[in-house]
Amino acid sequence: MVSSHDFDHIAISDDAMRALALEVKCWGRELGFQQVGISDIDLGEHRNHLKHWLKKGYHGEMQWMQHHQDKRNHPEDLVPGTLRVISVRMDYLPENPQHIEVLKQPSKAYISRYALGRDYHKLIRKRLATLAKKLESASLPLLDNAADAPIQQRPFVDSAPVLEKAFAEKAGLGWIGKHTLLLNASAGSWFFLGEILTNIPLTIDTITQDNQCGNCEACLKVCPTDAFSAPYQLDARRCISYLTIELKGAIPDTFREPIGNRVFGCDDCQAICPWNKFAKPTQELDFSPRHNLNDRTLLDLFLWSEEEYLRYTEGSAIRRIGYERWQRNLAIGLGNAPADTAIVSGLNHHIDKASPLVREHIEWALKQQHSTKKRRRKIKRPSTPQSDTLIKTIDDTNS
Ligand code: B12
Ligand code: SF4
Ligand code: SF4
Repeated sequence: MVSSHDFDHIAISDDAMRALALEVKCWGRELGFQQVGISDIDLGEHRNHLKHWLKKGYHGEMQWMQHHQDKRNHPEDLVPGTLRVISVRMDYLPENPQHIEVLKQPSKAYISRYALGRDYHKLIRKRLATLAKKLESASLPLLDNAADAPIQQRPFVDSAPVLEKAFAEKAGLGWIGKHTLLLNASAGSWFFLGEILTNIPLTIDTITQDNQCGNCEACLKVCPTDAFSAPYQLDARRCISYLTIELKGAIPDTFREPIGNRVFGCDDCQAICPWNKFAKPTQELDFSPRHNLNDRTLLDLFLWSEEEYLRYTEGSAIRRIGYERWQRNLAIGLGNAPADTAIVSGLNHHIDKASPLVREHIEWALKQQHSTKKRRRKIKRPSTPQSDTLIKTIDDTNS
């Protein structure tokens, strides 16, 4: 017996919705997504968590997190008629990621592994648009009332007011870990999320992954800037990802040393997570490191002219911060690097043409270079004790 659903005017039989949901998953995998899941639109407790996070001011300067709260809480306000969220994940970790190796070398620049290759936004949105088209074409012949109830769907990646991790968790793609990222028992957390909001009432996934963080607190402890106010709660204002990518002005003094050589984002809370032993390298060639960005010295990148910066970061997520913030971040890295006359002369070389923001960071770096010299004569250890903790704990975890 085939029953019929008539959600917000779209009428398709239950059997057809089950079959379509299965097809969506096959198409998704063919399009290069590692997993596809489908949920309804009820965010439950997540709405309160978001409210609390905003009330605490953890979003800092990211005013856009405060805007469109209705839409973030109610996807049907973002795309009218939405009944389902189709969530996808795509692995991004390159083969041989060398995160620990680079963190261990304080004169090298550590760039978050997600940003070494081509910007993921366009790539994922395009694939999602193809998936949405396939779904639309397959649904139309099944609809009795296509003329009165048009199909409404839109793909999103990252930048829209959508609580992506919450929907992905509901759809069975993993659980939100204490580090606030989505992680998966067989794939770790080195993946991007994206979704399609649709008014086609596909059968939802009911099997979710249990939270398997247990007593572990490795991510909370390893964070170089102590950014977690509690498990599952991140004060973004302290997170290196926020400080190096989102923050437009000066990086507060207290965070400069702990930032170490991380010049674009940070991966420590993921690198330490035991579940990332199960992460698989990406199948996307577009995510392979470009211009050797996984193995460059801080000085080398700092000496790029603006023209070189624009050339080498074309099509990359790094382009989003602009040359000024790029130099600001690199100046901090250089301040934390071992004392080196080449670094001092590189910093001096740029100081006159630098903007007031960059100049202030260069001045800080020069001071650090001089004091590092003195400190290093007495004790031989990296300038960021936190990276020692990370390296040691990761070695222990992986042994
Ligand atoms: C704003 C933002 C940031 C901010 C703030 C991060 C944050 N935790 O909110 C900053 C700039 C710091 C950031 C950093 C990073 N980000 Co970001 N970011 C986002 C964005 C745009 C919104 C996240 C959001 O909604 N935050 C709102 C707050 C309220 O959510 P929350 O802190 O995650 O809290 C949730 C849970 O922890 C839980 N919760 C909260 N309190 C409590 C309390 C209890 C008791 C419980 C049980 C649960 C609970 O409910 C909340 C709502 O779901 C998403 C894209 C999107 N549209 O969703 C990408 C996204 C989360 N980022 C992503 C990535 C890759 C990163 C970085 C790894 C990048 C890097 N290498 O530098 C880091 C990781 C830092 C970290 N540990 O989270 C990916 C994550 C993929 C994944 N596997 O989960 C996303 C999904 C982008 C994408 N499309 O792929 N990011
Ligand atoms: S990304 Fe780095 S700074 Fe941000 S919470 Fe994770 S470990 Fe802390
Ligand atoms: S490091 Fe431990 S606590 Fe943090 S997300 Fe991974 S399993 Fe959970």
